[in-house]
Amino acid sequence: MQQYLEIRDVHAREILDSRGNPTVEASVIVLNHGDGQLYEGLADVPSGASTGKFEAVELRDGETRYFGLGVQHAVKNVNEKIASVLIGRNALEQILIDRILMETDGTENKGNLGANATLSVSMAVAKAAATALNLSLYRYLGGIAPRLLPVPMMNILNGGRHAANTVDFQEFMIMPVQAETFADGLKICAEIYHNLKKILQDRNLSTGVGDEGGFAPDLPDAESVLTLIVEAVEAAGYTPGQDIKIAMDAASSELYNEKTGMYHFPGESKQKGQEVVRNTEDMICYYEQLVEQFPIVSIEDGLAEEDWDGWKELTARLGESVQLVGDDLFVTNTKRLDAGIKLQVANAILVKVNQIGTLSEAFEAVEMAHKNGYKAIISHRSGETEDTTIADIAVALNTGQIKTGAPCRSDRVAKYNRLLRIEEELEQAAQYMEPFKKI
Ligand code: 2PG
Ligand code: MG
Repeated sequence: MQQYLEIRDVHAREILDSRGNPTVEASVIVLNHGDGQLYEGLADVPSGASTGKFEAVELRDGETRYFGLGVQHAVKNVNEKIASVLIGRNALEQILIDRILMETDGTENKGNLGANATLSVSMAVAKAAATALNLSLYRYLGGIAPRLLPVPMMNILNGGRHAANTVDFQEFMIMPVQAETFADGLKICAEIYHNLKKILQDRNLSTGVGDEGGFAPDLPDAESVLTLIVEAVEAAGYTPGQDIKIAMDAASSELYNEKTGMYHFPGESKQKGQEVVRNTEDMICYYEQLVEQFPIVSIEDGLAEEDWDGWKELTARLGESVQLVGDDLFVTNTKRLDAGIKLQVANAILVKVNQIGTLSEAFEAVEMAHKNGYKAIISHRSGETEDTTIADIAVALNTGQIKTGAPCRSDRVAKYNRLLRIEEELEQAAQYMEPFKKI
């Protein structure tokens, strides 16, 4: 018989994220009718900087406080509208609860309540249920399936919208694919991170960090970033291409200019003293060249979110050998993913819970990806909190990859530390493996 975890209270508050901007935290209290005790689930919503055009709506107040970024309306939506439809419901019925959230909102993009309002409650309900059942969150979410610890895509050099430097691509990440365990992989990445810091220092380059904790020096182009990363890998005693593979997030929707139909590289232009622009074909050729020169196995948002034809070509040319990840392209939305699958565009999806606004919709996106031979990568946002739900999701769904920043700043490290604890808890059942053996 189904247990009854009665939702007794739903309460939200405005808190701060890692950039000092407001975000929503929700607390859901359930009464476990089995033991008569109350349990709380607390969840914080992250926030992006390079957001996709098709993401669910992040409701901001637009008033003078916090430069318009306040979330008091979203908080009010939780405390009034959402609380009134969820109180009395069984927290175990996550799908039903998420459906109620969607129906109460009534729009395609959570534009009424705000995806920040709905997601805070969706996650807090799951956390309350897990706590009431005395289960780890990944165990509650994944049942008997969880076993795979994700390989980090660790962003050690930040650019684009995440830093004020001249690096135009947003993220340069290392993946410790040959490690024995997650803990070992994390150690390898941290060692490389510290080696990179030393190399930057020795060359009088800045060791200040960007929003995701990666270094953010001024460098002329992607090649120079990748060269430094390869050096850092070697300096740490590892073999690039073998122990460590490289992933990039070009976040190219940010570079794309609708008027010119071209990708503009402001940092590279500044460093080289001449305007650098690339069209779709140039971009694809550029990636082909970078993949040839460096051990790159994954490229995210290589082309802009509406450039479906370009994506088709990119996938045809590189899809056999490189993981091509749709972030702004798919926005964790099964409709967009389905369109992409039909067009044979990309071969992986980046999954960010706040892009869609409920847990179960994000899970559906992972399921659709896996059923169609696409990889799914669970991801943080550049604006984060101490909430570690994404670590549990990655293990619960055995996605095998996670993107959650540098080994720097507690908002990033909290997720890695959570994964360390999960690996310990899984004991012999824990697995860690190269996610793309074929590639
Ligand atoms: C991305 C994310 C996370 P943001 O583009 O993949 O790294 O950045 O949260 O700013 O969209
Ligand atoms: Mg991205």
